[in-house]
Amino acid sequence: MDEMGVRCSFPVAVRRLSTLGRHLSGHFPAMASENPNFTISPSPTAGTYGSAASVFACIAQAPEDPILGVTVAYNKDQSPVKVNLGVGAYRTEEGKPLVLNVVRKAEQLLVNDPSRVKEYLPITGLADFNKLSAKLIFGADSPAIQENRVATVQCLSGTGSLRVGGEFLARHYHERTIYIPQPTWGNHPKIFTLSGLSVKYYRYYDSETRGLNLQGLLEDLSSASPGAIVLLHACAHNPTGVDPTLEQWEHIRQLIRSKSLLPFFDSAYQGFASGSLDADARSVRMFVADGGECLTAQSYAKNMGLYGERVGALSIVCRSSDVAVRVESQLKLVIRPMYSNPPIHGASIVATILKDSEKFKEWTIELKSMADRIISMRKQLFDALRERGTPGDWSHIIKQIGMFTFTGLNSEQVAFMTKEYHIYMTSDGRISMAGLSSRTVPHLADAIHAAVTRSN
Ligand code: PLA
Repeated sequence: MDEMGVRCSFPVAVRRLSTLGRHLSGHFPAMASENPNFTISPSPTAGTYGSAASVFACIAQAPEDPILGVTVAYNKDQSPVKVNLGVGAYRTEEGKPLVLNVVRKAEQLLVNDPSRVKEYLPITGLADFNKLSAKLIFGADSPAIQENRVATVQCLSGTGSLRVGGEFLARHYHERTIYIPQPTWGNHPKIFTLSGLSVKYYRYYDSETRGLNLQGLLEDLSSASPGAIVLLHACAHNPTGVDPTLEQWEHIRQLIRSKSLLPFFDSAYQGFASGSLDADARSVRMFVADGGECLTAQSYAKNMGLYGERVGALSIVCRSSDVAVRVESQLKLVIRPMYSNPPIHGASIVATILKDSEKFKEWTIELKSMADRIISMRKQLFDALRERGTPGDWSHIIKQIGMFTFTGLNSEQVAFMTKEYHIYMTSDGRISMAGLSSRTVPHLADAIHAAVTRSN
C-alpha cells in the first residue's frame, strides 16, 4: 500500500487481466460475442478501489532525457552567463536561434499561394519532397534513382525516419539484430529496441587516440551474424565527431557487403560536417554505387534549421523497382497506425527550396556559413585553451568534425562546470560547438581550464 492507500501491484494485475481478456476474446470470439457479460476488465476508474486515489498513483517519476533534459536545466538557471552546449541546435554569433533566409522566403511563397490547402498528405508524404530528398542524399545521377529502386517516405524528422525503418525491419527482415556504434546518439538504442530489434554494439571510438577504432569496428562486424543490420552515421558522428576517412569507409563497405550485413545510414548532418552536401553524402553514395541494398534516414532539422518542423525522410534502396514498390506498400502499413500521415508545412518548405535552383544555391551558401562558423569555433576554443596552458592535448577539438566536440571531460568535471560556470552540456563530455560564439568561448575555456586543473 502507498500513502494514498493504493495497492501498487494493482495496475500490473489489472493490465495482465485485461491482456488475458483480450487474448481470450481473440481466441474465442464466439464466446465473447455470444455472452455480452464475458469481459475480464475490472474498472479502477469507476472508483471501486478507493475514490480518492489516482489510478496512476504508483507511477514513478521518470528521469529527464540525457540530452533534452540539459535544456530543461538550462532554462531554470537564472545566471546571465549561462551557456547551453547540450542539444545540437545552431546558434548565431549573438547566441540566437537561426531561421535561414531561404526558409523565410520559401515560407512567404507558401503563405501567399492561395491554391495551397491544409488537406491530409498521403501516408507516404509529399511526393515532390520524397523525390528531391532521395536525390539530395544519393545524388541526382544515382542509378538507384534512375532505375526506380528507391522507396522514399516522408517521416517525422530523423528520429521518425529511424523508427519507421526500425519497425519495418522488425516486421519484414529476417535478421533482427542491429549493431550500433559505441558510443552513439543516446536515442538510437531506445528507438531500435522499441522498434522490436535487438541492439548490439560495435567498437567505434578509441579514447586513447580520440580517433576511430577501425580495427575494433572491423573485428566486431566480422563476428556479427550474417545479415545483421549495421547502423552507420553518414557523417559528423554524434557524439564523437570522428568520421572514417574515405579509405576507411571503403574497408567498412567491403566487409559489410562480404558478410551480407544490411547498412542503415543515419544522415542527420548532411552539409553540416564539411559545408558541402555532396562531400557529406559520400559514405552513403559509396554503398549505393555497389548496387547493394541499404536504408537511409534523413533529417532537415540541422541543415535547414527546421528542428521543430519535424521533417525528414526514410529511403530504402532495393535491388529492383518491383521490390521497391512492395517495400513502399509495407512502409505505409507501418506509418498509418503510428501517425497516419506526416505534416505538410516543413516538407513543403524543403520541396520549395530543393526544386528551385536559385533557392537551392542560396541554401548551400547559408549552410556553408553555418558549417564554417562551427569550424571557426573549434579553432577559437583550441587557441583559448592553448593560451591558458590548459594541461592536455586538445588537438581533437580541431580534428573532430560536425556539430559536436567529444572533449574527454568526465561527468564530475562536467558537473563542476555546470555548477560553477553555468555551462550546460551532456554528462559524457560532449559539447555542441554550434551553441558557442566568440563571446562565450573565453568563458568555456576558463571553465574547462578550471575543471581540468582542479582534478589534477
Ligand atoms: N540522428 C542523430 C545522429 C542525431 O544526432 C539526431 C539529433 C537525430 C538523429 C534526430 O534528429 P531529428 O529527429 O531532430 O531530425 N540529435 C540532437 C538532438 C541534435 C536530439 O538529441 O534529439 C542531439 O543533440 O544529439
